[in-house]
Amino acid sequence: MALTFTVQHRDGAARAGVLTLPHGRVETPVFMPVGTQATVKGLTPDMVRRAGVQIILGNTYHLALRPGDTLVAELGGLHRFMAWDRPILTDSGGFQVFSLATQVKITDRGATFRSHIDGSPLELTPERAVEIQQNLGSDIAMVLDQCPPGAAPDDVIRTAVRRSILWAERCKTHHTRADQSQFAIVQGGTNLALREECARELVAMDFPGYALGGFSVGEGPEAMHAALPACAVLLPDAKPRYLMGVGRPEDLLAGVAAGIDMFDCVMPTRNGRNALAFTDDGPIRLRNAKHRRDTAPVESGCPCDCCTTFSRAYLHHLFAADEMLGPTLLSLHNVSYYLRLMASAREAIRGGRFEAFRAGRLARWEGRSI
Ligand code: PRF
Ligand code: ZN
Repeated sequence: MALTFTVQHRDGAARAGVLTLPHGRVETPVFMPVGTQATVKGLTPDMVRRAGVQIILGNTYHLALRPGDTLVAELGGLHRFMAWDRPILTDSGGFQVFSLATQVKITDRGATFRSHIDGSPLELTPERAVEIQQNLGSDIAMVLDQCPPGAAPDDVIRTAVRRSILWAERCKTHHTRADQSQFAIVQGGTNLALREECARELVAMDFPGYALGGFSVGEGPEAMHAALPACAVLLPDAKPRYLMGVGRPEDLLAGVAAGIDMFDCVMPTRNGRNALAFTDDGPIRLRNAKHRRDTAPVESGCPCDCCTTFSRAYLHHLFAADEMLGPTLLSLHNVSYYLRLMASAREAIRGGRFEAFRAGRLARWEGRSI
């Protein structure tokens, strides 16, 4: 069995559970840091592990272009290549093609595009997306989907839904790796009727897990928060639910409240590289001159190496001097922060006090969001 999932506690629609995968056990709700290029940017696997990370996300599109999925397979698979022995989920590449490649043309057959690295012409079909992820050897693979922008008109979303259903079916047929589980992706934007139709078709195909794609793509956080509860319940209760590419701390808590189990986002690492630290009192910007003589840690009480060892003044200096340790330390803090937030959410669900926990966090972040 490549995957088991058990919901252990419920609190409203929120759930706390355990996901077991070939490379280990994952407590849900879980946040997965992004390791696009076979590295969580700026952090060694040991630092990632010590931040409490149980599962990371890798990217089909990037790794197929460079160093190439067959080379990764030849070198023993993605886990051995990047020296990460815990679970890995890989995204299927469609989303990255639309956001990074040039001259993208999409038909029912697949997507043709030019590489953002050297301009070479490439094709990503559902079958190729499956093959790449089988070569990488991730624990969880995602089907190829089409994710339209949040502001897209209904007919564009309708076409994307139809194509995503067609592609999910082809991905399922082509998938053969017994030690890898394939998740389907529901599209449909903020149109609930299209979400319902997409979910119904995909649920009938009986995938081991389901994702909500097409959120946090320009529709705005209020629209997403409003749509999440109705969309999460369209997914099977007994299977893991994954909200792709989301989000800010408050978005994660909205997702957990709606019954989502898994999240990924570049925010903790990307913002860390840009001198922004997440804290319980909202984000702080370490480049700000007010931190020049600030002897406090980035966040008092945070057990991460950044906060137990260094001052805000030191971080301010590292960013001012453009030293590479700055992005490393703030990425470490931010990943630790996201992981602690999810651990606290799990604890609150187990204690039947998730809504009070969420309200308390939102009150402290109020008006200071990014
Ligand atoms: N589809 C896939 N990957 C994704 C998304 C999606 O819709 C998103 C949208 N937030 C992020 N990553 N395959
Ligand atoms: Zn810290």
